[in-house]
Amino acid sequence: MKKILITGSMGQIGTAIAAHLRDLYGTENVIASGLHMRMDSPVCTEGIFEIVDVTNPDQLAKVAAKYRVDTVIHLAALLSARGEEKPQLLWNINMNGLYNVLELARDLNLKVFTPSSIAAFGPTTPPDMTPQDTIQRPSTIYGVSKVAGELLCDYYFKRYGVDTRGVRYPGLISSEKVPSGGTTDYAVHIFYEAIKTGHFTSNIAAGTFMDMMYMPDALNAIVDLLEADPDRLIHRNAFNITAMSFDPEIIKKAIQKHIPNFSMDYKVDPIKQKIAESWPNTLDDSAARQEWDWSPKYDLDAMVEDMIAKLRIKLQKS
Ligand code: VAH
Repeated sequence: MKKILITGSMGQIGTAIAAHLRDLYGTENVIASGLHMRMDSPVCTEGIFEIVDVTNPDQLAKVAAKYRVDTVIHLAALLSARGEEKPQLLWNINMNGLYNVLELARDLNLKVFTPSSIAAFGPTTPPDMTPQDTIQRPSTIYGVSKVAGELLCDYYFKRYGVDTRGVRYPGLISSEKVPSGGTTDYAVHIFYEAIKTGHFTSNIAAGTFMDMMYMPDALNAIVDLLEADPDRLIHRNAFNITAMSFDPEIIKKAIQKHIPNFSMDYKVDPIKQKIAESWPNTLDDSAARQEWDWSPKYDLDAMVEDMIAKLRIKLQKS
């Protein structure tokens, strides 16, 4: 893996993975890309950045040829809640964007990582310790695009030999970029409000458990899976991975260990709540552990401690 193109670099994962890969592989070997350039973002100012609309195959091909790319980390996508507002836009970006990346990979023999999500499961999926191979009847357009994406990546591997790989991410928690349009966004916003105001209003109800992961583990998963021995990979494009599972009450109590006066109340968003209730409570990630040695480093308490330390610096609050 020498020349890596990242799509969707201005998003929550994209922002973090650009810096991580530049450290790992060298700034000159990482091409970040997105719809817009922002001169206040290190993604654009601390390395190579190109304007790429993934729904435009010519733009993708031009950048891939310009830098002789050999790997694409394809992250450009709309998330679950935004997708319910704009299903047609989500389908165009999430599916035509992925199709264009896979066609480019077929032409140029590129390796492709693109994430699926716990959103690929639905209300009829077994919710506790959700198996690697099980029922996938998601009730969101985002989830439909994730199942279709998993199957499309499998097809391009089996039909054309494209080296496609992916994981089903849980909710991701990070200090670099505030996510938007996601159902799990509350688990990031709670930290900002705990530090800035000492109070948070959760839009997800108490008792709603979702799998979550701290961003450093999410980034290691991308690199470890891309570097994994292909002969060990059975599931390839849709590995369940997780690090923790909690509801708003559990994360509130974990934050109160560091900010004792932190308080929380609820104003449940019915659309996000319905989405959250359709997703698993906990995942079985044994296939990832067996096939490429997946092993998260951060549990809930370690993540909370690191997030608060980083955000206190970022927000200049003690
Ligand atoms: C979302 N953060 O909330 C994304 C993710 C598992 C959730 O796919 O839509």
